[in-house]
Amino acid sequence: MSAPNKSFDPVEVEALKPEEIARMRDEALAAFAAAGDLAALHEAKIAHTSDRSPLALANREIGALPPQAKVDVGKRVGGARGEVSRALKARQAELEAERDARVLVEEAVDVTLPTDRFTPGARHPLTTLSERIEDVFVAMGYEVAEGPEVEAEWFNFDALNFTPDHPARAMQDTFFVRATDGGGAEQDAERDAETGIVLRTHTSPVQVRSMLDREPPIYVVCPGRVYRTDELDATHTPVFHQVELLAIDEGLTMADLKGTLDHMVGALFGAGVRTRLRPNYFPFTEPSAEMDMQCYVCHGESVGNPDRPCRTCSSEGWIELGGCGMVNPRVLVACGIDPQKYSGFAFGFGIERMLMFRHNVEDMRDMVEGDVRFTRPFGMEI
Ligand code: FA5
Repeated sequence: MSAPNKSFDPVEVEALKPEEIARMRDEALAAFAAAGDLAALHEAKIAHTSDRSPLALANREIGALPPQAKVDVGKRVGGARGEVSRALKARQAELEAERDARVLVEEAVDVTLPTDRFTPGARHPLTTLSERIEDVFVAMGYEVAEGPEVEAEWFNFDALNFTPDHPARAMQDTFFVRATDGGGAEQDAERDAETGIVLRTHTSPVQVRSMLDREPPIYVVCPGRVYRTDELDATHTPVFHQVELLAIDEGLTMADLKGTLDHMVGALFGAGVRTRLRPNYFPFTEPSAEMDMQCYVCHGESVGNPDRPCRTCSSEGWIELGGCGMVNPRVLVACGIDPQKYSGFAFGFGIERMLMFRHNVEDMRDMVEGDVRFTRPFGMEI
């Protein structure tokens, strides 16, 4: 910096000439205007406003001027530096606004775009099959009825004509929640106290509840979860699903039962699939039958035909579907229905077994393990 000098004339100092100061200012303003981004502006800021910039150096020369010249030149240099500083601030704000707008566009997330990253949940194939079966009967005028899974032994066995020594009542078949003679003071219902509590072993107790709750004619379809002390293996599970059918009306016969079964099988497996009844025994139906349907894949053509084996029916031509029969008059009486006036038929079958032969599932354990690789091929019905 020059030393103070009373005779110093600013006109003689090149850096303090008015046109020189205006040039420095204009160069700074032009550099700011030309900066296309914040990095370029930073460079221009260092060049035109730092301690080594032309205007800062000119400012230093002011101290050596005589007092009057100091005021004039100081105003001029100060004014130029003020303009430069305001222009820098304005350009900085402009470039920051541009950057923010660009970032908003570049980094925007379109939440409406389709994505396959999260697959939606879907109903289990057992649920959809059960509902499809219910639909067939609802379309015929049946009502869906449900009952408790923790059931009084009276509903599960006694009312259905199971004698006290029937093998199905044994501990090795039935999960007892409270055994018959294990009651105590806290037993809440008289009937429960007499009979004990079980996890229902079939959906047939819903027949009894439906008959006690309604006046004939009664047409109900009863889906639900049931429990047996079976080991989990390829064809058994201790917790499985059944669908039960009950019709009570005047003049119902086995022909009505057969016609209803034929309709159900046609609706689920295709028109023309036949059914057959084989004699069987259930305490709550008389007569009772085991119901088979013709194999819907080979239509019986694989029987005795090694060239055309069928894995759906194991080349037997028929698939066992479930138990059925005319409701035993003893059951009607237990439920307060006059067997002289009314008759009825019932039918019950397992959903897991039906899913197995309907979709060629070889192992029932796949249905309970919750692996989406099993359920995904059934589609994403929700
Ligand atoms: C019954 O449970 C009778 N209540 C059916 C019935 C209803 C007959 C109305 C007459 C009138 P059953 O014990 O056979 O019948 O069982 C019916 C079906 O449940 C079987 O055909 C089978 O498909 C299925 N099932 C039985 N045990 C298991 C098990 N451990 N795992 C999976 N499915 C089973």
